[in-house]
Amino acid sequence: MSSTRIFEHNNFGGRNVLIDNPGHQRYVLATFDFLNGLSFNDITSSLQMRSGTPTIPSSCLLFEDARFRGRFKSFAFNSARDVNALPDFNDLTSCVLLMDHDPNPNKSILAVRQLAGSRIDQAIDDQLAGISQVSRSGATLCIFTIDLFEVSRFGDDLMLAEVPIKVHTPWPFSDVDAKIRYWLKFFLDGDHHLRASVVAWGYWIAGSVLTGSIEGQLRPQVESHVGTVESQLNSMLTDLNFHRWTDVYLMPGQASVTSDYDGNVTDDCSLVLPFSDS
Ligand SMILES: [Ca+2]
Ligand SMILES: [Ca+2]
Repeated sequence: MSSTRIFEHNNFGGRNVLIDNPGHQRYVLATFDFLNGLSFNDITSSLQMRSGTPTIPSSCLLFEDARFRGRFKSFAFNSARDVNALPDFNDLTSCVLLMDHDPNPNKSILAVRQLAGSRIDQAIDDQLAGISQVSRSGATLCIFTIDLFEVSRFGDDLMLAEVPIKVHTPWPFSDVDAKIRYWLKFFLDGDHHLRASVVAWGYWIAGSVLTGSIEGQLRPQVESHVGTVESQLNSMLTDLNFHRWTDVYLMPGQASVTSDYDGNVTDDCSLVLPFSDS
């Protein structure tokens, strides 16, 4: 088992909340609603991590914002570990994610955007080239997502690929900012090769008198590109078949399983890939 107890004050003082993972689940979620319901939003100042299974590495991730967004800190542990203060994260935590990792010490950890950023953007540009009134306005973000309850994926690790775009509108209107969103699930096929499928898609459009007509144009375009996104992504993933993967799961940022790290969920999203080459 592993657990984390979060405390109101430094040095384990004040009220506390226990987050427990008795069954070695990959992810245990303490959501904003859960913590806020216990009057524990933006209060955490210290934490105690416990593990009864030294062979299974665990991580405790604190997130600044609701829905596991914003800045985060990841603490690695496989035995008792106390953190008596959070000097750069005091009274900020709005969600906590407790993870038990694959026990296999052989793991590749690949940060998706760092690895493939310009290729992702290039593939997106190739698709958008067919839509005259739309262009990409920034780098595609790869964002760890663990609570997409809107499509019954609460607790399932997904990567959100978010493409910022400008929709060019006829004079006298100014261009409208929008975002195209694809949520991807990574999995292994029968040959231990890494694959991904688009499990949900959507878009966001900045408020404008034209929002309705832009939505009417954008929706069928985004929908019609889902198959292309999926096939381009899977063709990129064939480059990663350099081990015989035994599992795949996700962590936010440029991850580490055995060391502490931090960042912002918009920085990157990492694939954790245990492997066995024998
Ligand atoms: Ca506090
Ligand atoms: Ca917060």
